[in-house]
Amino acid sequence: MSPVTLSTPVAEALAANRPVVALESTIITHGMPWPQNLEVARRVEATVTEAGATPATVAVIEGRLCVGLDDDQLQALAQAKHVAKLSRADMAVCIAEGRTGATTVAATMIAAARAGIDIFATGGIGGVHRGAEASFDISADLQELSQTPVTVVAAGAKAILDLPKTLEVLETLGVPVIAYGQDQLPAFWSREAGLRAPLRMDAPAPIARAHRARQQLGLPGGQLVANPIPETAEIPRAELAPVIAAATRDAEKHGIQGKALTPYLLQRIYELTEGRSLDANIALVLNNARLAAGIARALCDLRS
Ligand code: PSU
Ligand code: MN
Repeated sequence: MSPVTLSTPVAEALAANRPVVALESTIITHGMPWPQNLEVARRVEATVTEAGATPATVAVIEGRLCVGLDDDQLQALAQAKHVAKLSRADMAVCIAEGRTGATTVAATMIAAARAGIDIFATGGIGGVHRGAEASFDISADLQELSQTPVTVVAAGAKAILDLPKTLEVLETLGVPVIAYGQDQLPAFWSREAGLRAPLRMDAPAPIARAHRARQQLGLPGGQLVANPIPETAEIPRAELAPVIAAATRDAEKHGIQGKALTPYLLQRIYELTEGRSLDANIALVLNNARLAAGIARALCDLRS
């Protein structure tokens, strides 16, 4: 029996070649505080629907890899405590033990690919952490982008990471990093990272064609579409830099590392910006959901 369970709306949409957008769940359990996390999860789904696609939030629930959650499941996940944060390494163990876990970008890509979903929207991907030359902390999200054929729409990599190193690793792994509508790489809460993106595209249709061209060439990985946060919601880089530095120092002081590091830094930045980082995070996720739905529609048009 396949461990992947499609919800009825997702199964119907896929069977009819209608557009579907995968959504991750770690952002719900580890990326945002209750109750905003539930509100955002619902708004992201509504945004995908309004933009003409079917949302498929992914999570492991009592040992089943669920692609598409109903509102009860979304609520339960948003309120659950001590939910596992699942990546490629630990998803199968969570399934085997019948437990519940939230999927990161890497794990959501795997689920999407198995379900036949090509497009996935999130906030920010994991990347190379600052100090990785000592800690070796490089997110499994980067490897996943090089081997699983899903186009991921994110607002760039989080500014808590080492962005130049993240770009270098993505280049080595052969992952196309496509800035949407601008030359600069966006940096999550800020529109510009101070780095030029390797590639730029300005509309959903060519992104869908590039996705298909990779498949036709037999290239295994996906694409990263880096969509800048809307201007009205951004926190400029200069303003955020000291906050990130302070949060990083706090993490070091308390010995936070591994899986706990990203959630800790997000929470600390939320406190230090008095909630502004969360408002920005919400705006960029909704913006990514909208673009992902457009790319999913364009991909369906190519197939019909
Ligand atoms: N973006 C957010 N909040 C998050 C994450 C991304 O705004 O919580 C999650 C994603 O699930 C991403 C993960 O895959 O953080 C990366 O974690 P790590 O650095 O441990 O690989
Ligand atoms: Mn890590």
